[in-house]
Amino acid sequence: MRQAHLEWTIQSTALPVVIIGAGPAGLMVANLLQRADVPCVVLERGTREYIETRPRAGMLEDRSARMLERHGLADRMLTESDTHTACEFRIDGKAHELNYSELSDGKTHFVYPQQEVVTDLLRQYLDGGGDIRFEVSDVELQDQLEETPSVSWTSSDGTREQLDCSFIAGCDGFHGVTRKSIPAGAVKEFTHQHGIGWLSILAEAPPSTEKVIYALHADGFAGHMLRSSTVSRFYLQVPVGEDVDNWPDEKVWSELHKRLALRDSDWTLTEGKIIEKRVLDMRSHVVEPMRYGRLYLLGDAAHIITPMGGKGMNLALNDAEVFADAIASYYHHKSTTGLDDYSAVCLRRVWRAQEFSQWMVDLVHRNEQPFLSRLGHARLQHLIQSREAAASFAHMYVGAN
Ligand code: RFL
Repeated sequence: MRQAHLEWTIQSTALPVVIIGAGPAGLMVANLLQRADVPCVVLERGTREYIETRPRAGMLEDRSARMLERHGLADRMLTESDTHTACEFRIDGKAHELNYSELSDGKTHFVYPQQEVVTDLLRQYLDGGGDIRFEVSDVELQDQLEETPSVSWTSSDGTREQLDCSFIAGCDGFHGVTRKSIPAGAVKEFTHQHGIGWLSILAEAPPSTEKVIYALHADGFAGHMLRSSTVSRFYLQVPVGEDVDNWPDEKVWSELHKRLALRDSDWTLTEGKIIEKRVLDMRSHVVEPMRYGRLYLLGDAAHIITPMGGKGMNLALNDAEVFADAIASYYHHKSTTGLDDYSAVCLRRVWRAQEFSQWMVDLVHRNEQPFLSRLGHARLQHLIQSREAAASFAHMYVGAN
């Protein structure tokens, strides 16, 4: 594998960094490089409107919120987000609250939809004079193993363009081009199919709860997540490969009512207009190392994780900070240590998050194998009854460690 021990020399003529993708990872890197006076250009396939309105994640871990704050990127988030301190496990119609803030020295989640994070990061970058090209297509990478790789693309007016650079930040998500540009066998890829499908629903419905609900029901998991005062996200466990057409809106609501029901309570679920409905097959994927020569992979381009536990966007922001610090240290202190260690540092957190997410998947889903279902039940009872187990969950869940 021709990766290690590259000769690091600072090329004064080439642009330091081309960032491909303007999601949370790419825009966080762009802002941090701008603050460190390291020039960069961002290439984005979508329009500005597309990235500012694409609904995905909704919860920022405590650590991510502090990171945004540390870099002066959290003004709107701190005033407009809700903080969350507890979640609820609903088991066979009975509610069990877990106050994770109490168990993690007061750490909280910030409910702030991903499109708002992206909107804030983009505005800050543009206000600082940042260079971003929207609606690019046919992006190609060349010479990733050389001192001056290059990136070429077709711009929105049809012109073919190229930039020579010193580093490429691959922030173009799981289906992007950067990871695919790496020759077969040059990196290891670890994939896991969890054997579980989720019907993911976004509805214009005010939340029916003040805390996230994870409901275990004989017919499968149901989740009620919070997004804003007018929009909520719901999940229903469905078979892998389920056809979304099998789920007309009335069936979605009746299944949510059934699986989220509380015994001996007047709690009700508020319905609303369904604005997004799709099936996700739960899978995980990790690339090792998260680098190929001078191409560095960040966020979903390097690893995807199930939405269970809400880690994906947080990992992307963490990669961005580690990478930007490494680049700044390379240009300002001629140190290659951060770049050499980038992958190992990020992967420690990535694998820890994968383990946590898989553990939560096993915890709350109905398993076809009765033995495994019973194990999940035992695990949940332990979590509810043991303060030590709950504290360990709390630290990982809220992103305190
Ligand atoms: P993104 O957000 O996918 O951004 C990639 C950007 O790259 C652009 N792009 C290209 N640009 C140029 N050329 C190309 N060839 C390109 N190909 C793609 C895309 O247009 C896009 O703008 O990746 P990034 O920045 O790594 O961020 C990762 C997060 O988006 C992802 O991990 C989270 O959304 C995952 N996730 C959640 N994470 C959390 O931390 N908490 C949550 O509660 C949470 N809930 C979720 C989620 C993901 C979900 N889905 C849709 C998989 C809920 C769902 C339903």
